[in-house]
Amino acid sequence: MNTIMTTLTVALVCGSAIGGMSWPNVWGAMEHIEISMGADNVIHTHVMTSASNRVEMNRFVGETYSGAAAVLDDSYYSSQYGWVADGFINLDAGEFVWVEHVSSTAGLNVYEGGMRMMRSMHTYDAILGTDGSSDQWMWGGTMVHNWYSADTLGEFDATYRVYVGDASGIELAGFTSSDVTLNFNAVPSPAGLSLIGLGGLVAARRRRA
Ligand SMILES: [Cu+2]
Repeated sequence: MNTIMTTLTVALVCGSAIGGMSWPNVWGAMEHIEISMGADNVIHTHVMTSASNRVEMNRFVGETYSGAAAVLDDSYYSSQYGWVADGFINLDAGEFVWVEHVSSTAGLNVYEGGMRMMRSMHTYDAILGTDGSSDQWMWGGTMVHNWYSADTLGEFDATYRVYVGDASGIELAGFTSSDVTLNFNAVPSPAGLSLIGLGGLVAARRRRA
């Protein structure tokens, strides 16, 4: 019973083929980019990662993904970073939190996600300057894990400015924005790595124990 439960849990979290559809893998702890705003209308951003503590992007050779998620086929990718609110952000009607692409390493792409487990609902639209998209992206206030990807190994960074704007992204006076940098490292995956396979390993180990 324990073994079956373990296998099902891992497959649900990491499995790429469910109901004939195939979705990108989700692994690793969530790395939240916490956004807060004090009574002084100053935005603060906080993230635990750094240039020496990077989020890893992995490639799953041979996997292809359904629908719009195919933008991640054959790339190194990760959805570990997620935008979240740290406390209550007090905005009036017509005021929205925007993320603006300031700079990023050439070759780093970002596609719109959402809650990590809701990956079948994500748009996978190119955002934040990727593929000629707008440099501004509206954050709706809920947890959003966008998908980052690159076609080559190596380190990538992206710096964003978080500000308060109107519905079209025009910055509003009276607020102070905050910059935040995300750090990535596209690393070689262990040969034959498949997270479905890892689920099997976990089950096999439990069976032997
Ligand atoms: Cu999250």
